[in-house]
Amino acid sequence: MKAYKTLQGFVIEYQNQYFLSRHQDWDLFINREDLFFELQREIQLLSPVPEYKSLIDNSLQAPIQSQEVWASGVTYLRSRDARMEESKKAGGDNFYDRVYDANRPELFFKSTPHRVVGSGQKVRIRRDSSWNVPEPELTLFINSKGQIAGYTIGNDMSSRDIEGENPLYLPQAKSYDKSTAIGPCITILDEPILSETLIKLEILRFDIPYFTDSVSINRMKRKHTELVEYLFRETSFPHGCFLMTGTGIVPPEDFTLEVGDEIRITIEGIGTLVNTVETK
Ligand code: DO4
Ligand code: MG
Repeated sequence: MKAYKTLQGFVIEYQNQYFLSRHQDWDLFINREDLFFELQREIQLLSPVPEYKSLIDNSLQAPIQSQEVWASGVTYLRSRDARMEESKKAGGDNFYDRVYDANRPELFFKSTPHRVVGSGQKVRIRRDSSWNVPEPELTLFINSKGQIAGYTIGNDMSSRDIEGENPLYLPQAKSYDKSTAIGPCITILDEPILSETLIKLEILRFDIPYFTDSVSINRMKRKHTELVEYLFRETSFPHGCFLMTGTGIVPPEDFTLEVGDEIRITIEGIGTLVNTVETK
């Protein structure tokens, strides 16, 4: 079951059929307990209309209203190694080694909703940075009770030069306008997402594939429930929240994003998040 936010309303996709929800408020729509069963009950009262698919094609929005976006870091070996390398010169490399093995995960605040873009919209790279990458991440939607209710695709855009200069610069490397993309939908399941699920990243330059890689989420060091437990320990989320689960794909050191690059992140069972890098 998938839920899309569009300018004309909320579209529910179930078994290749499209329904338009009667709900008007995205926060109330997604933050219901037992969301999968609530949506199943809801579509029994609605008629499927194939044309509702065109709302998704023509007026898709990021699947967010009042939720904060948080992120986890160094949850894959690849991410640990890349950060150790980029911060070596600045002497900050052992932070990443330590957090990879520690009980407490790295969790950081990523974005308020107004800095978030959806699929088909543009992401940005900072004007004061010269080394930028996308981070393709399975992203959890967690309801206000702390239950994982759905999954979406996230792009945790990152400025590697700023982050590598000093770990204390992390908020500047990670949180700026249009540094967060999520979408295209929230996939709502009645059981946890399959552990073999693949995340694929493709970067196109002048419409030609320039970089491609993929990783399975079973390479993650930590459990989703473990990340959620730490996030909700002393922090409440009245409308639920999104949590990016970390990247397992980091392009080689000599790669940096350029204006016009198209970033495509595909996760089985969810779809493809597509964003182009806009002018600095
Ligand atoms: O420690 C810095 C950020 C890590 C991160 O964003 C990731 O591993 O995905
Ligand atoms: Mg990340």
